[in-house]
Amino acid sequence: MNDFNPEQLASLANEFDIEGRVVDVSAFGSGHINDTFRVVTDKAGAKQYLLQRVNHHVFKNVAAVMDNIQQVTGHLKKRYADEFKGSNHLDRRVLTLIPTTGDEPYFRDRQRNFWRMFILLDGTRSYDIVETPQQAQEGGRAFGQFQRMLVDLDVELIHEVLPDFHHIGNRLAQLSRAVAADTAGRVGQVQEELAFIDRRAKRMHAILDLAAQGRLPIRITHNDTKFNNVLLDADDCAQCVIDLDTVMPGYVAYDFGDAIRTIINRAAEDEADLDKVRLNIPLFEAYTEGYFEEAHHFLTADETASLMEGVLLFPYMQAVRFLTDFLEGDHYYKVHHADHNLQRTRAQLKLVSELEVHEPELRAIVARVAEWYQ
Ligand code: GN1
Ligand code: MG
Repeated sequence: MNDFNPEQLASLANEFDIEGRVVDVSAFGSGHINDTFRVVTDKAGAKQYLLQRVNHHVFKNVAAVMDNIQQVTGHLKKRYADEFKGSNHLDRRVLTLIPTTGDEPYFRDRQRNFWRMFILLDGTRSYDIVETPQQAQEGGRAFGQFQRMLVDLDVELIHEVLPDFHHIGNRLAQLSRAVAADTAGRVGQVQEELAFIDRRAKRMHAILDLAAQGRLPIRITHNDTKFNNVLLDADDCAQCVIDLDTVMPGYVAYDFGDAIRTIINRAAEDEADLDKVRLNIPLFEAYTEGYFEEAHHFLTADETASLMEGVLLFPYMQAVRFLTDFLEGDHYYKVHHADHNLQRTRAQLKLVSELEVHEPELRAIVARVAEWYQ
């Protein structure tokens, strides 16, 4: 939610090193955590900008988040410059942070909010629901390339800004605490969902089990690979991976699973009509092909084998997180109505059921694509 008026937003935008005079600031995008605004200036042909208030209740160390973003975008720019020599499209491939007029990466207002600014890439768009195999394949290439280009950035340099963010054991423990506390008095309504989650808890530890055996390398991963975090141009070619707040050390199966969660679903993340939550398997295949085009350069056999575990885990973990927030009274995710987090939970659990039914078919697709590169 935002409680800022246009004058305040314009004056915040003016804290940054932008070209021209601000003429309009308006709400932008569909993120659940930060507040995002588009900034338009009066300079003819000038860039547009994205002004963002970082949610510091979620990201408690905003300086570390910004340091990660600076390191990652700096590294990606170098790698793109090396690989695509002579191309002058670097700032369309990699996010560009605009410093404050005092050359700081972010600005703090009097209420202690954290603000930052990026260049808004003109002629691009993102999709909450994927429509075509081409879009899915481009998304796969984009996230695969993102991981590939970060393979040689030292993982030790990247801060773990949200510790145990994708640790399912930790997420289930948070849910158990929320059930025990029942602060919002809602536990009675969610018995079926809790039983569904409980029955699958053990198998959802597959990635952690592989990791505990030392079989999964820790890489720099994006950790929020919803499809709407890739910008595509008018021809549906991927331009840029965005939303870098959660870039952290992680496992590739997490990024694969979270991307598939949003790509394979024919319906929205919060679809109320569960009959509409069905799989679009051609999009899964297209994403997998695009991803392997890039990722085959570095994936180990164990990592390839872990990808499907990520696919099953992510809608499940997302349901656990939405349900926890529902039980705690909706203070983590933005909600648009009283039962929104419950509706999201149910849609994600329906997706888990669908994935379980089609698991052998999906495994066969990953195996077939992986085999091309052997
Ligand atoms: C949040 O900020 P946004 O909407 O891209 C969340 C992700 C969830 C996603 C679910 C920091 O992402 O982990 O997968 O909602 N980000 C954080 O839609 O918790
Ligand atoms: Mg995000």
